[in-house]
Amino acid sequence: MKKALITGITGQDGAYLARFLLEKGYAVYGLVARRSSCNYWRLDYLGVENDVELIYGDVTDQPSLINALEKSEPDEVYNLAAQSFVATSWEQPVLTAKVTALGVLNLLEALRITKSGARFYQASTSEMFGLIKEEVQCEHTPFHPRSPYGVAKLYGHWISVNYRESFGLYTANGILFNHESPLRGIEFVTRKVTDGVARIKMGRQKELRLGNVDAKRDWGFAGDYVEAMWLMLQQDEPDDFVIATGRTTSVRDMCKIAFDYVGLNYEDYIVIDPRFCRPAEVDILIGNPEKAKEVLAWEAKTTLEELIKMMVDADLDRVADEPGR
Ligand code: NAP
Ligand code: F7E
Repeated sequence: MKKALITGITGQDGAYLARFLLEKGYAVYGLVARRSSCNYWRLDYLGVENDVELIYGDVTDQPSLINALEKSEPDEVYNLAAQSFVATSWEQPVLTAKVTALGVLNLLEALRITKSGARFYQASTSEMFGLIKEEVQCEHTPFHPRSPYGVAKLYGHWISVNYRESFGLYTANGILFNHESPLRGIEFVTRKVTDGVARIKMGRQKELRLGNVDAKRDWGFAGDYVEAMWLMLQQDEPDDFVIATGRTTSVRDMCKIAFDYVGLNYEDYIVIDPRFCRPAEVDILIGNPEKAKEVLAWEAKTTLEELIKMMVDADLDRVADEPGR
């Protein structure tokens, strides 16, 4: 039986990846940072909380990573742990660098120290393209990150490439464009919108305050994207891949899709609030997933309309279940 260690298993992608690997017959271990309250709700939502083995550890604490590798003896390591919210990366830039940049180095060094031999997946991101240099971004498009998060991820990306080239480690970088789901954190714009739509529809909220609604993103479904992570580690040679849908949509048009779905006009509810604008913005992203299609035989399956419908339905259920009705 193959064994996988996932850092960031309590996050959106970690939960979907855990379920995916369990379905493939893997023994799944998850690194969890100790928090004062339990945050296993995503694993619980997907019904896998009792099927994964959790090991306490933190990507900023290298001995804990060595311990996790020794305990799990993985064939594959998926490094999904990060301070992943772009807006917070301006408020906590040093923490973001320690977790999102140096955390990658800590894990790569732990792999070297333990002579693990495991294949390594690094969660790279379209945020590295930032101020885009090509209209459609692919693996060769130059990077120009626009946030401390993007800069930290760029370090993680290149240190992963460097350990491949320097030490022959099997490291693959997935340059994933935005991907969402009912398990998305509430602070990210799609989930903020679908939660807001559910609350407005059910009379619990009157308006939805947003920042730059002209920003455009290439949004896919997280459940589709975790398969690409796994496929990358099944290749003979390690490589880097863009994972995207190839379609871009503005935040405004995404709002329209969500409000239309419940029969409301988004223009009646959206309020622009400069508090949600960023010091530097990534105006537009569109990925070219051609290489992933050719080499991995991977393609996004879920349209934005299907994704938003799935998320609004989940939020309508959640709001209906809240106490105080
Ligand atoms: P997420 O929901 O924010 O999950 C992040 C995970 O990292 C959580 O499990 C979190 O644990 C954990 N974590 C944070 N700090 C840690 C630390 N110091 N040590 C160990 N674990 C720590 O993010 P996601 O959306 O699933 O994304 C997964 C990865 O892909 C991230 O690296 C993200 O930057 C990257 N990425 C995401 C997207 C996207 O659109 N979703 C696109 C490209 C790349 P707690 O739950 O305890 O906080
Ligand atoms: O913002 C705009 C905002 O926070 C998307 C992370 O997973 O994907 C994610 O980063 C866009 C931005 O995601 C609000 O300015 C407008 O232009 O949902 P987001 P993100 O910043 O693209 C990348 C690929 C990652 O790697 C990251 O980890 O929406 N926007 N109004 C807003 N955004 C938020 N959050 N809240 C608003 O009110």
